[in-house]
Amino acid sequence: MVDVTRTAYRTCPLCEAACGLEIGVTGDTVTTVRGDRDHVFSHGFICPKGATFGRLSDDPDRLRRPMVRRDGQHVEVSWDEAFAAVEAGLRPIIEAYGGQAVAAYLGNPNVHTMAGGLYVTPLLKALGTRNVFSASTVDQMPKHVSCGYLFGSPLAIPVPDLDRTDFLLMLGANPWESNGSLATAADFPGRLTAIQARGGRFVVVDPRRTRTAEHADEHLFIRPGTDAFLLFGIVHTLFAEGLVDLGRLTPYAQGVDDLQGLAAAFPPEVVTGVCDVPAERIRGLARELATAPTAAVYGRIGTCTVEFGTLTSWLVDVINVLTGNLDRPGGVMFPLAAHLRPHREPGGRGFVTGRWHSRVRGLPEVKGELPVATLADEIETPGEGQVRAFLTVAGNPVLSTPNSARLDRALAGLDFMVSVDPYLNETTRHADVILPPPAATQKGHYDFSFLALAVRNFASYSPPVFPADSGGMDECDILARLILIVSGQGAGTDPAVLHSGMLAQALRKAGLETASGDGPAERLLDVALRSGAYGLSLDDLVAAPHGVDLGPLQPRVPEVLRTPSGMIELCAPPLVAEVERLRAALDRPRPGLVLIGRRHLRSNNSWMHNVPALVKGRSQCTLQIHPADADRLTLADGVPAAVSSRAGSLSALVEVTDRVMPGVVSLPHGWGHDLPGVRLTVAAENPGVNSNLLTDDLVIDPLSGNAVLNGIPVEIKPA
Ligand SMILES: Nc1nc2c(c(=O)[nH]1)N[C@H]1C(S)=C(S)[C@@H](COP(=O)(O)OP(=O)(O)OC[C@H]3O[C@@H](n4cnc5c(=O)[nH]c(N)nc54)[C@H](O)[C@@H]3O)O[C@H]1N2
Ligand SMILES: Nc1nc2c(c(=O)[nH]1)N[C@H]1C(S)=C(S)[C@@H](COP(=O)(O)OP(=O)(O)OC[C@H]3O[C@@H](n4cnc5c(=O)[nH]c(N)nc54)[C@H](O)[C@@H]3O)O[C@H]1N2
Ligand code: SF4
Ligand SMILES: [Mo]
Repeated sequence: MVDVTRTAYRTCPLCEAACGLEIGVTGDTVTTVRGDRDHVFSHGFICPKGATFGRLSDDPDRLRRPMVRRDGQHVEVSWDEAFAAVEAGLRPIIEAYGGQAVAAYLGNPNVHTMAGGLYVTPLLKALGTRNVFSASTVDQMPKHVSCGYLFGSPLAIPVPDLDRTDFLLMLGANPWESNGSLATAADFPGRLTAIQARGGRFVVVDPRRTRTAEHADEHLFIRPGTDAFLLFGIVHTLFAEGLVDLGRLTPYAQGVDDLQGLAAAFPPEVVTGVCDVPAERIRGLARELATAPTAAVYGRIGTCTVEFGTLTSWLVDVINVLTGNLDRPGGVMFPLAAHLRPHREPGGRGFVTGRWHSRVRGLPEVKGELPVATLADEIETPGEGQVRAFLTVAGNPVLSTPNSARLDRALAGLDFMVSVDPYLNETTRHADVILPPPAATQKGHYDFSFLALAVRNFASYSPPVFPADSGGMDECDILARLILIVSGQGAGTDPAVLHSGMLAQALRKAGLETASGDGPAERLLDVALRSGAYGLSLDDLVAAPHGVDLGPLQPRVPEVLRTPSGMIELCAPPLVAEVERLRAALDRPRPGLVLIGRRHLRSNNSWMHNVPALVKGRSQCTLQIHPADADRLTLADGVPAAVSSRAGSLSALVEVTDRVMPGVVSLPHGWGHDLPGVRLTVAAENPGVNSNLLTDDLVIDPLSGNAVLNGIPVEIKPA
């Protein structure tokens, strides 16, 4: 028996499910991690990643002190030396070329930390650069854009009401492994099983027979990148069979007739030739969605990281609107997080993109960002406005972004690079200075992003489990000191100056006098909660370690709508223009073999392969190929195959399986830990290969700038 001397409760920050953890602590180590059975949202659910939560803190490779690169080697230095090095590296570049010469890349964990939620925006503002890149353009940007056009705000993202729906159509998502995304639902698998238990159904559309597909009532294979055709076939059928009924939404939606005109080109008999879903099933899905008491269409990575990602994301919600399922219980609904407030009236400025363009490829700005697929162009291409310095916060673009070998080379040519990151990994090995934040056990937690995407409204704050390492620095302080440096206030300025300035501004805006909380992030959270929808406070959440339940989702149309018309605008002109391109693609020749990605339950993008319990056993990083393709190419299980694409090539171990459809191969992302200079002892023993050596930086979804990571044409031979 382990002697558990103390129990702490903490939200797991390792994926979007936001599970409550019950953490047993002995001295300064985590000895047990269980699902918190009393948690109002997760009710005791935990996955293998959450169970290793404490091991991240203990990892000997986790950086505890800042590092600077001297003669090609990273060495530990004091914080003062590190910030002095940042100032000496960045300020001359900013003074000579302006903030524009500094690019920033923000990685995924920024949405899992309070510092990321509160201090990154001020940092970008202080830098004043338009060269802002993030993991959003290898992920969900198409959904922001489609919701921006439909509802007027890129953050108005409706989520499937999993706990009340009767019928769920799920495309390009595998929550049995990923635990869900853009739909925060702890125990997503349990919530899906519950649909079946109450007599409902769920259908999965995926080029792989995933674990989620195996549990579904029906699985339909689809050719990668063709969901927009399938969905248009459904829209066509809804109109053709008189199944369109917007219900309560009728007075709030415009563009239904235009939509009917657009759908005319996509009858099921035509689109089936592209997507391979039988025409009769396309019609069947339309009928089920229209006649089920309630129904929801939900799409994720497989619908976003494709050539027509924005159209696909749009059509998902178009169908939800046309079947009367948007904004009603059991359909898809808009959450309301405790730190946000509902609007008084519908209507707003609406959503636009292209307020500026990237220098080299002329790609439009979206949501204040440029596509990460063009980051290497901006670094490598000489001329006025060239990127000379680079800042990463919680990102590993050398493994996560398309044509990453090219980006890896580009980073080696920078004048200066600084990374806020706890690891010396494939990306940060290029940094002149690495500033490590404390481990998650040493930070307070509130999910600014995911509570606004939860399938049931709830709120939860967790205080740090442990104090910071002696000699460690709070992540808000790190970012505050960077803000002070780039804005020219000096590396020696006390970050408290910035924190109190930000708090004073927040208090003023909220009409409040004081805020409670031990840290700068906590005080800002307190202000947001007290002016938020439910009038909660930080103290209320501290007093409720298992979270505060705020009830099932409530209808929010029309108040949530920020379009200029104050209506749901179904046919925004940029989408209509893009439909022309989709129509032209009906006549394209079918590609040969195409590559898709894959997620595994025990993996987390690129950065948890150093946790022994998660990587032990058989390698997860295999190239899955259908037996018919393997035969034709004379490939056998366990042998290496040479895979090449327009962008690059690699060698991967073959796994012959009929889980993938013929013509499709699958390789997970986030591997390839064998680059020189990396300090990931466990990961390096089983490095795998980096699938983004194959993905192409030249192919993007034009409306969102999102990278195309699925449906990559590849050639394969025995290695
Ligand atoms: N081919 C292919 N590529 C993909 C995908 C795919 O499906 N296929 N998926 C894409 C998706 S959805 C995403 S989100 C991206 C992810 O892309 P990235 O965000 O670039 O990569 P991550 O692997 O999440 O790396 C996170 C980094 O943050 C660091 N980190 C961890 N915790 C903290 C913290 O608390 N603070 C700070 N400052 N740093 C921290 C880690 O050490 C690591 O360096 O990958 C994308 N790439
Ligand atoms: N265990 C684990 N959990 C994670 C992560 C992780 O790396 N590991 N990453 C987290 C992050 S950052 C994110 S964004 C989420 C992502 O969450 P999900 O979107 O659920 O992630 P995936 O498991 O990649 O599921 C995408 C599915 O799309 C399928 N697919 C590929 N191309 C197509 C296509 O063209 N059409 C259709 N219909 N399907 C297609 C793939 O076969 C795959 O099954 O997961 C999060 N959770
Ligand atoms: S499902 Fe996600 S939030 Fe829940 S324990 Fe696993 S990693 Fe953590
Ligand atoms: Mo992601």
